[in-house]
Amino acid sequence: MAFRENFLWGGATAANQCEGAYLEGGRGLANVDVVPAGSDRFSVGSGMMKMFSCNEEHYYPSHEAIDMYHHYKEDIALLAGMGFKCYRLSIAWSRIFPKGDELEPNEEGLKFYDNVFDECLKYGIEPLVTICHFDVPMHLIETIGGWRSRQMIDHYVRYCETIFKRYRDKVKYWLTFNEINMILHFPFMGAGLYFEEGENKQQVKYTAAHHELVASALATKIAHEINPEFKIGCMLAAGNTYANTCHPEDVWRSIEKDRENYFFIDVQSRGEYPAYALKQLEREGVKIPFVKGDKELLQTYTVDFISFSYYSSRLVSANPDVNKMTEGNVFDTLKNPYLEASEWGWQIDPLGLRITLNSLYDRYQKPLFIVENGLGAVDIPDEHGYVEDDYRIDYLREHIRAMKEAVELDGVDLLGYTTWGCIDLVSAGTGEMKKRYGFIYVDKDNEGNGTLRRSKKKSYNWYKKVIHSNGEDL
Ligand code: BGP
Repeated sequence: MAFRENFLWGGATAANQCEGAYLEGGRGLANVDVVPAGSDRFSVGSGMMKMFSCNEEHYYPSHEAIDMYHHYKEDIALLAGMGFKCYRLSIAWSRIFPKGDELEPNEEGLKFYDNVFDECLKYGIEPLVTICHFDVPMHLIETIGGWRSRQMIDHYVRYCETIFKRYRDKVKYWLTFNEINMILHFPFMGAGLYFEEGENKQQVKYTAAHHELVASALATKIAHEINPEFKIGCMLAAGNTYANTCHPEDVWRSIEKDRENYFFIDVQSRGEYPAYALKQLEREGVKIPFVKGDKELLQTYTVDFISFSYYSSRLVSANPDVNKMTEGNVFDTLKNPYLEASEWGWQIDPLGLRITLNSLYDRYQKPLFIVENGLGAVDIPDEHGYVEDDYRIDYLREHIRAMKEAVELDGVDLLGYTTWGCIDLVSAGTGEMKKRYGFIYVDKDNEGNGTLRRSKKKSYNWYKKVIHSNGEDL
């Protein structure tokens, strides 16, 4: 058998993409609530267009999403029906600290997640909790500019301490920041950053990154003090970068591109700023705002495991004339002629997952956890809400095969696999419902119409069988 006996099979969601009820239960407004669906999404999400409140002209499907806030019992029961061993979910920071700078948490928010975790544990499902999945309380963005301010570290640590203590006996696996490298690509969504005219964006991004890295180390410290059994992970939007040709310049470009992302995990896992990043940032005139004690913190409190999302590999060229970009990717990539792509242009590359697993394991030699993988597609349900999603089954089957090879043939230490959007939810990239990943269909469309009825797709029973056979029956 390729996978360990207690392999953590399951699925993943994020609070802001599924809970809805965005102002209920005392929850405060967060950055993710003001990023609209539609044509302005990219400008707002990347911090180029300032949006401090919800603008009437725009539509925000995430405000209601699939209303998991009120449906969590039904939803967790459905996940349990597939035999889930693990459910990755995030806590909405602004449910716990609505403004972010209060000294006392919001009990109603804490109680909500007590209920959610109890529901998971009832079915023997291990919760894997993302502490911050793209959300920052809006008040902290308005008053201190989000993660560009060092004060964010205190607010984040207070939030961590609160949830670590409260869920001490319910949650063991934690991720400090979802896709921490997203700060470079989608900085408002990633870290509550917006930019002033003419400022050095790299400086702002790496200042914020430094604050998050220190915050992550501090979270790891207090987590282990509160419960030595806790396992703390970092989380990377991963996917190896290929060179367009074997021209050494292209190969070098691909190495540089990968390092841009590895940088974060190099700090979180190896405990120090890598030499290549220090040199690069120095050349760009970026100053890392180290204060006394930061280096020791980063060095001492490294993560226990490495988690990552994988959807696709990337392709680069050093030649500026090569310009066959794909549409619809947050990460720039050329079109790879050997790969097919999803309806959103995400190139499908199962072997790329084996390559990524190997690269990460070779580099860090810590246990790995695939916490996102899946195919976003337009699903057409019949009148019972049933979807024949063979395309999704094919995608997942091939990726699970690749991960099996990485474990069985390459000896990669893998803790688990949680597919993205196990129940349909709002897409982070588009802000819409149309792009679906789930085994469970939710009747809700892009315009907000629908009964919210949940129904099983064809992939539901397929995944159940995969879990039941511990990945043998694909
Ligand atoms: C990752 C995010 C998720 C998720 C996923 C799929 O970047 O961590 O939140 O949404 O990508 O992306 P999309 O929803 O754009 O298809």
